[in-house]
Amino acid sequence: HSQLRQSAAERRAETHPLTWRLREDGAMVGLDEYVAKDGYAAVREVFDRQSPEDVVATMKTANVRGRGGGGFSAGMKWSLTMKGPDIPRGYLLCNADEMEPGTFKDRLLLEQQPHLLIEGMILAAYANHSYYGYIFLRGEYVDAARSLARALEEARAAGWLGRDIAGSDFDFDIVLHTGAGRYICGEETALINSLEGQRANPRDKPPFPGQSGAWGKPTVVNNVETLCNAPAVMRHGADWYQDLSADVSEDGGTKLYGISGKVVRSGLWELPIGTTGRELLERAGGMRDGRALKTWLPGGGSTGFLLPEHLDQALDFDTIGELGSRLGTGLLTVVNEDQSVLSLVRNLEQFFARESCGWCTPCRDGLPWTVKLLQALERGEGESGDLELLDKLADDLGPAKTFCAHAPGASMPLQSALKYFRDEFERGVAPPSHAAQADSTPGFI
Ligand code: L3W
Repeated sequence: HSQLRQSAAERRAETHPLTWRLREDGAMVGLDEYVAKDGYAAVREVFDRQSPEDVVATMKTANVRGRGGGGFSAGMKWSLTMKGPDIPRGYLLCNADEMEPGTFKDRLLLEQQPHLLIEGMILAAYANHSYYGYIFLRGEYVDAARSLARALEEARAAGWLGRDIAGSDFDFDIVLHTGAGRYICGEETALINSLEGQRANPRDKPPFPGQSGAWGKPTVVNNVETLCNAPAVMRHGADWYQDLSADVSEDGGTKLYGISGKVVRSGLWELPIGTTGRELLERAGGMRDGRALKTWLPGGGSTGFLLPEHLDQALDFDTIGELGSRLGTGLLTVVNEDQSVLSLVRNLEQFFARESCGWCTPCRDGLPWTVKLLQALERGEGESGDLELLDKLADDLGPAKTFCAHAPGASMPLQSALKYFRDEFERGVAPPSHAAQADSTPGFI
């Protein structure tokens, strides 16, 4: 996954705002190189000509939807902090705790394009009247930490961070904070608790972080890729950004799409949002060893399985939502005809059970219970009624039944697997033994 794969013709600023500055060798783009290719030009232009309100309005019109998986309008989120007299108004948090199974898009941006993120954060901070920003980085991302630390130093030395940035009177600096490797820290309110030094349990919402977040202040939490879109939107305008994907989606701009699993070669590409799964599969060289495609996850472990017949659907938030799944992070996991979906789901649920913070009962107890049932079915030792119990558990783990989005995410692969591959689960139920038959004999005590 170490390279963003693009053809030379595609590597153009006009169409690839996130990746056109990347180097052939995959190394970090340093400050000089970044500035030579118009880096930090958006900050200068915005400071010269636009108010924070203008920046928010442009972000809204461009329809940049949250690239961490939620798909919430970034402009709308930024507008939440516009109210109130205090300046500085609150904090800007970059969620760089990328740990979604099958997802590796933010890592490549962080390792290779840290200045793009810093520029995006300056714009977001300006729009939200924040003087301090934090990058909450997954602890295992040591190469990304190295790139970010170097870029932050370079940006500070060149006056892009600190007091009176580019003579604008605007002060802003960024702190790099590395996490300790828990998936739940990627949930925005758990992230805030963790940053504050508390146990990483999610908080109740509302209030949303934009109303009351870090240290009780209005806080904007955006994913790495979302923030990296801001410089191009501000530089070229909302219409230009929307046009990048106008023929395929209502959502604006480009998306980092990726693929892994049983394909010839895994990869990551920047493409118009709304590109199809079939195009990604073709870019990946098709299925490995000529085996047939059985199913695929569109955007990480907390999305629902889709079928080969869904390959021509636009990979955008609404289209994939209407299919009963979610776009999630937009990195596909491809499963072939030889693989067991039951085992795959067991593996995912084991991950989600381990990563549950344990705060609410359906998640803390429901996920290990699900794993136990799936393991029994895998061994062919399932009992009659287990599938109905799994249906019930999947429902109890679903939306609005738990404290945060962790369990609903975990229920998506389970629910969709039970729908599309029920026969695999049924085959795991053991035939009734003599003892069990005796048990059900009327009059047996
Ligand atoms: C103000 C409202 N703000 C919603 C904000 C909210 C959040 C964003 C999205 O989980 C999913 C999850 C993972 N006023 C608002 C509002 N917001 N209504 O919008 O909110 P939401 O609830 O849709 O999602 P979420 O809680 O942020 C996101 C799934 O993404 N996921 C996980 C990805 C993990 C990574 C990673 O490792 N880096 O990306 C992938 O699909 O399961 O279901 O900011 O405050 N009325």
